[in-house]
Amino acid sequence: MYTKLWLDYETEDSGASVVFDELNPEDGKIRNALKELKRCSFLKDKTVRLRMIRDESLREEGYHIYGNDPEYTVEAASETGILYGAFRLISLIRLGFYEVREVPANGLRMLNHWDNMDGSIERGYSGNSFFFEDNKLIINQRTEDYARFLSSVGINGVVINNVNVKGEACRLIDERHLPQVNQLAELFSSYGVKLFLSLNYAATMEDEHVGSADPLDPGVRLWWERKFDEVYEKVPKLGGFLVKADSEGRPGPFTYGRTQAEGANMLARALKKHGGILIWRCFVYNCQQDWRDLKTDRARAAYDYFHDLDGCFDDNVVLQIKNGPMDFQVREPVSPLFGQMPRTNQMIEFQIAQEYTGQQRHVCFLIPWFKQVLEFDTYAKGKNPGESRVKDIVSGRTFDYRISGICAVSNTGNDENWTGHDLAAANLYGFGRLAFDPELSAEKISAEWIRLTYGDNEKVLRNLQKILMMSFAAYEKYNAPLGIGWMVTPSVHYGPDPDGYEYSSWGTYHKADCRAIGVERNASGTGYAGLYPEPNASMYENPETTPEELLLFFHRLPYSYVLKSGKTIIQHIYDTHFEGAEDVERMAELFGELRGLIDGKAFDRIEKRLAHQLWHSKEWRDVINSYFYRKTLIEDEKGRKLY
Ligand code: GCW
Repeated sequence: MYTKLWLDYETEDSGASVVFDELNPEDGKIRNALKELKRCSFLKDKTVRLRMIRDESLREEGYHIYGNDPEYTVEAASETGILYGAFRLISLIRLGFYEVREVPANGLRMLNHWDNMDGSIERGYSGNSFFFEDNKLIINQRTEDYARFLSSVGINGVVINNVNVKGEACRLIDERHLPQVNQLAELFSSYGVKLFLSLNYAATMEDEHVGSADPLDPGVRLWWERKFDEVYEKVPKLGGFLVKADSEGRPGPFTYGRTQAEGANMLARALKKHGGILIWRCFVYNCQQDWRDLKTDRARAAYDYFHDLDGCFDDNVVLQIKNGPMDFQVREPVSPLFGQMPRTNQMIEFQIAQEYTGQQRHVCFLIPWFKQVLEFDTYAKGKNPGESRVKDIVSGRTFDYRISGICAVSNTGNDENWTGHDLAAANLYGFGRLAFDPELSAEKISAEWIRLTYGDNEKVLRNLQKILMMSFAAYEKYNAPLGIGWMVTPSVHYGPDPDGYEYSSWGTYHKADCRAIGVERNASGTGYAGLYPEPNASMYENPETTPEELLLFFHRLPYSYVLKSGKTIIQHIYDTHFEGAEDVERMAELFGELRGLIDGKAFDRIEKRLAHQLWHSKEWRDVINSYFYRKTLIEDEKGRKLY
């Protein structure tokens, strides 16, 4: 058995009466909407009318919900809208009903799974895959419940296999797996979710008659055309493919001296007639860097490889760009590609798998952070407010993109509670809600999740919300300071190791010595700051105007540099690290007050993880503080213990 997350309302038949108006009760999505409404004991004796209407403003996925107890109406212009509306009605009734008319802001709202076909999950922190085991697909009740979760928060796409396509996953598009892929695509589709697969760019290499992956080779093109014909014949509802090319050992067009656009377009053209889209990742950089090389800056890589290709990608390609220029650190600036490719579809990639943010053993509610990213103004269209914030760009509004949106690397696995840490489910729920409506506040999202998951107890709401809302800042405080990133243990990415990546080939250096720390990324350094449109370029150019949480990302500064708080950098490091661990202590106390108020098993699981987090935050605190103390021999003004 496993937890039912926020959809925990299972009854056989609640007795609610559901009336259909202008729609076909045999359609899969309508059947699922009905099933969902019938499951809710709290809809007993209520009437729900589902009505298909012609209203272009609701588009493909919007809905209008109104009514007065005991009668409610869900109107939409498509079956998907009806299904989303039914889910929304259910949560609205549980949260306190009010009329809503909602249309998702983003076209693509996706999750990427890094699941391997042997059942393991790359960067998975909640057990094994529930999609694959022993090189086979799994389809069972859990799969369906997962589809329900996604649909209930408005997620409309899912990539089920790892972007690092290896082993049997290379054969996922072969005859032997396609019938099951199709079964899965049909199941997801009946919940309004499109199935996508990650693709091995060099699949053609394995065919001895082709023996190449050169995108301009006619043999390669023909091979993909035939392959996609076969795939779409067997899996007509497949949304398309995601590709990681020329990155971290993955093959790509660079091998043949071709551009990223030539590589992407070759696949996109073969997909076109099937209506498929090609999602091409911009996570391309040299991971064999020499740490002695002071010129190369990994932060520049995606921009340098992609920016000049604006306008070169076909219209069924969308570039998937990580939120920051590096790799899902607790703090990074926004990728400079956003806003600077007006003629190329873009979407943003977040990570709710907490690879660098506590691996679902630490509570780290990421929604406040994602909101900051989405609100960032790129000024791509000049200074008019509200035209080119990241959320405007990825919703397609700024440049009228044909395809655009938001995705996140998923945090789920086959653990009883799905997400390892019970509270990490707030990131899954929150990501979906935010992708649907970026205007929602993190407070509102967290309150919804808490009430849908744990009920209406005021204290539970108050304490859990405090914990969630303080968790990101706490984590940032005891992690690497001031945006510098990467003080984690190499490869596992868990726990402190300040010099772990310092002399490695990954391009992730903080360069701390006894006098200064940070990487100079302004014009006198790598020039990275100048990649942003004004006024952001000037803001980042100068340490005085750089937002302090990113100070060491952009500048190399002495430990005696004074921050706006009046504290030196070194004192700031000491203080924030002590504070971070104290915050976790507070979180554990707040949680302790909930004993008896939430389900005992869940309580025990969370309590255990918080105890670990408390110990581990102190480990972070002491390792980071001692590291800097030993480098600088500067005492803590407050005389606390350093080692
Ligand atoms: O953050 C890094 C991870 C890799 C991952 C890569 C990527 C799937 O450490 O495990 O590979 O990013 O995003 O492709």
